[in-house]
Amino acid sequence: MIVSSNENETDAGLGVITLEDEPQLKEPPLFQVVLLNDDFTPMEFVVYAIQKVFGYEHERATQIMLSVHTKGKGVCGIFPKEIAEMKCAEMNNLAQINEHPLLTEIEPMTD
Ligand code: TYC
Repeated sequence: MIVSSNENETDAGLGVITLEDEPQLKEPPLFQVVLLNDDFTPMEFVVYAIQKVFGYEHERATQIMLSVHTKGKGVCGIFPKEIAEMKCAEMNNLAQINEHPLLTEIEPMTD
């Protein structure tokens, strides 16, 4: 018995097992977690939430918050879909239980 990865290969009728081609491992599609500005959520809360959910240092979280505050929206991170959805839900839940209108959404990357 011959085990072959080549469909054309034969062992003269003794039986050939042809293996499927190696599955090509594709990169998962990526999604941006986008933070939206609003007029009411305190800046310090936004910084706290960004640090807690995304693990940034205080200084980096402050830069992201200020960029969202001035530009209207900003990217907090880029992840595979399930992780992006989880981070987005964590941000929105944290805002909701603290009674702030802070909103985060996800957007597919359009490379
Ligand atoms: N604009 C808010 C304020 O002036 C601060 C803020 C920043 C709110 C970023 C949301 O995603 C946000 N208090």
